[in-house]
Amino acid sequence: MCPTLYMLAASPPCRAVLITAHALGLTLDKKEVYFFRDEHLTPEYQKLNPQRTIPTLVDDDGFAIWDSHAIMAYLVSKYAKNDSLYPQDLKKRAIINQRLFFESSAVFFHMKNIAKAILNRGDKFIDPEEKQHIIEAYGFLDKFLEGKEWAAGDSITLADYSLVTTFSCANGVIPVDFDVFPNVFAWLDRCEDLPECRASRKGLKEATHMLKVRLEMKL
Ligand SMILES: N[C@@H](CCC(=O)N[C@@H](CS)C(=O)NCC(=O)O)C(=O)O
Repeated sequence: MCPTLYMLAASPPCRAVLITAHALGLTLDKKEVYFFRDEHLTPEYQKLNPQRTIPTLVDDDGFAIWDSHAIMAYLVSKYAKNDSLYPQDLKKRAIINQRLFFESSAVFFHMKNIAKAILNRGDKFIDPEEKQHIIEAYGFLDKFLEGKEWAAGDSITLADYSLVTTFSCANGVIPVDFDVFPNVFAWLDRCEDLPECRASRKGLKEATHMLKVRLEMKL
């Protein structure tokens, strides 16, 4: 039996888990959770994840864990053949953790606010304050990437898999300016070219398409 992932392909944190599983060569039993049908509010789902978010992973022994960052770390720790995606080395891991917490608190938090306002409230514009937070995050990431190929140094880690999903979605509606953030621009290209990222590109397209249609942006 393989682990079950409760998810939607268009969700950046779900996509981060899918990318990680693909990189590990791990098959997941994917179960879609549709918000418009309140499938995340059922007693069964809330028993697995009282926070009612996706993704949630249920391993083959019934162990349930949610939050993409926790899931990714768990999958690598349990299923990876080596620790390159999430090294045991104290300082390397600390830097990766910093990037993961940055993604959660300073990037996805704002992108979720933007998406909710557009998809749930029907806004036809991006809140300027939220947009500013995303642009500020482009600036931070550009600095992290100075002289480096990948978000936490010289090799691909979970930091890239987590960050790329939210940044590529943000880039769809708040395009990264090459002249201002050249490192982010090049890194996005590098990431999206990875086979593990290409495998879940459909989800990214779905997410940006949904937002662009509501914002009446050119597709
Ligand atoms: N930090 C969480 C965020 C998860 C999250 O907020 N996912 C969204 C979908 S993209 C969700 O479940 N939204 C429904 C809700 O918050 O009730 C993670 O990385 O898993």
